[in-house]
Amino acid sequence: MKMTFRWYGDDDKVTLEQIRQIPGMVGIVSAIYDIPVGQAWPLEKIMELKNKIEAHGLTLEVIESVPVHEDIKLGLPSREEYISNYKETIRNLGQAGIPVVCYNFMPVFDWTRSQLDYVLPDGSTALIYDQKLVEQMDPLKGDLQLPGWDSSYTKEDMKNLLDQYRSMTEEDLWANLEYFLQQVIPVAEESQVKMAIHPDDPPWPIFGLPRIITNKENLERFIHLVDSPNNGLTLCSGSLGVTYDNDMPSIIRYFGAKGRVHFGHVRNVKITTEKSFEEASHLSSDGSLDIYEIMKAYHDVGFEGPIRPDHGRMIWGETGRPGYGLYDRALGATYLNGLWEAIEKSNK
Ligand code: DNO
Repeated sequence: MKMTFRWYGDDDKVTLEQIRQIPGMVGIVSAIYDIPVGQAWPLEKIMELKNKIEAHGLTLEVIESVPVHEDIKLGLPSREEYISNYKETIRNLGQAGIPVVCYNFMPVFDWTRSQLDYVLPDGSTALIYDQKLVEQMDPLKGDLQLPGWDSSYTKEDMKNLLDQYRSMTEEDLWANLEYFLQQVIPVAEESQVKMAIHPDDPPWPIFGLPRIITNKENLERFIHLVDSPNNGLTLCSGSLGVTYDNDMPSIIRYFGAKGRVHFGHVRNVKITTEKSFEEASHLSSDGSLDIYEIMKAYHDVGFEGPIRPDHGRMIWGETGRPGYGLYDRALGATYLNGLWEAIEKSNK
């Protein structure tokens, strides 16, 4: 596997110089952030990003994400234009030699939490999700704005968007995903880009919106929508793993053996009550997931792709983008590398 780190570009407080100094770090996961969702990414901008990263002794391993325009998820006639732009982006990424693209198909909201600075007993802060609180939230009130969400909507846009989704069923969303993949995957094949869908976080419907990339059965359905090695998965332990119904090591082994896992997000979560959880440090003993078994599963299927530590807590007084500070993620990377070394040596 290749150890990678997410970097939010020049606006990120965490610098490429710092990332380079994390032991065992080889690659960067990044994106172009100043192009509106739905427009094509020009090759020059992609090359600029890639060259900057390479000038720091790292490689650009994954684009996370090329966002999918809502009109595609809604299946509106205007999706044609957005899908055509998406294909152009994939072609340009292929030309730049970017191997993996991560994206998601969650309606309107990306990852969702109820609090971003919950104080843990050791004084660090973490992101948490409390189902009861989320049920009481009204996304239209605008009192909720999370770092992963598109902030370009006005309240009016948001209301229209949510209204458009009202009548949409899970099957409608599956059909729109299939339509998108049927057009994009052949281009990914030609361009030698591996598409890696990110699971829904959390993996159940929120705010009355359907969510479908949620469990093993649905991942299986997903990979057969277009049966191509380029139609693969980002397996995120902190997304799928917030319910005991999803056995992460077995999911990694199953889809890894089929060659459909193109990217791994590895982090721990502590399940507190049903449908509620706290993000924990990466260490197995701090959360509900066995991170050793997860890394062993990646190892045993011969995984050679990128892995990244995922959300970290805020520790040592660090402030910054929730989930994406330097220190705890660097500790996470070091722990994952340590597990990997031990697994490798014990297999010799
Ligand atoms: C959260 C991330 C997600 C992920 C997207 C992929 O921290 O894992 O925001 O990048 O869902 O499209």
